[in-house]
Amino acid sequence: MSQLTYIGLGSNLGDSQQIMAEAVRKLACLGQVKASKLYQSPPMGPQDQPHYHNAVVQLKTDLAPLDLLDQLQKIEQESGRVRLRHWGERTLDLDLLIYAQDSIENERLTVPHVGVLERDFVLVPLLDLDPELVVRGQPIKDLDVLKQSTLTVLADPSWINI
Ligand code: PH2
Ligand code: MG
Ligand code: MG
Repeated sequence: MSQLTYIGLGSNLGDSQQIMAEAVRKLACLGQVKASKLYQSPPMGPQDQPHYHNAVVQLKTDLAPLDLLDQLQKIEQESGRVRLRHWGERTLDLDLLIYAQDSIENERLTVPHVGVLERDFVLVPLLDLDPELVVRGQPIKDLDVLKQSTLTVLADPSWINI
């Protein structure tokens, strides 16, 4: 049966929009996709790294969570993923943020993703896709972090069609 999932995308090395759009084309092979706007976001973590491009994709898929994770990691690797340090610059990061209503805790995967409720670069694009989204019992539109969002919009959801 098809499940509603949300995937976070981030990139701050290379041609980020191109790399992320290519990733969305590959995600579209796993099920029906819908993209948020494309944002620019100052780095969380080490400050001596470029700003990020961030977005979220809603994916309706039949894949089980760990099978989906395998596919996300494959797409990261195919992008020529470079990851230099923890919370540091990277070519492509694909995070499984939400998988249906599931809470998952195992050595490969925590869902909902740790930090979903604290990071504006995840929350703002999630709200593009579902303004009424509830995560861990919290309607995310009410969260305080959204009041001081540091994101800027780079492109509307058609950014995936470049
Ligand atoms: N990802 C990180 C570390 N820091 N900062 C922003 N703004 N956006 C990200 O996606 C991001 C980050 C490691 O995954
Ligand atoms: Mg991440
Ligand atoms: Mg990651």
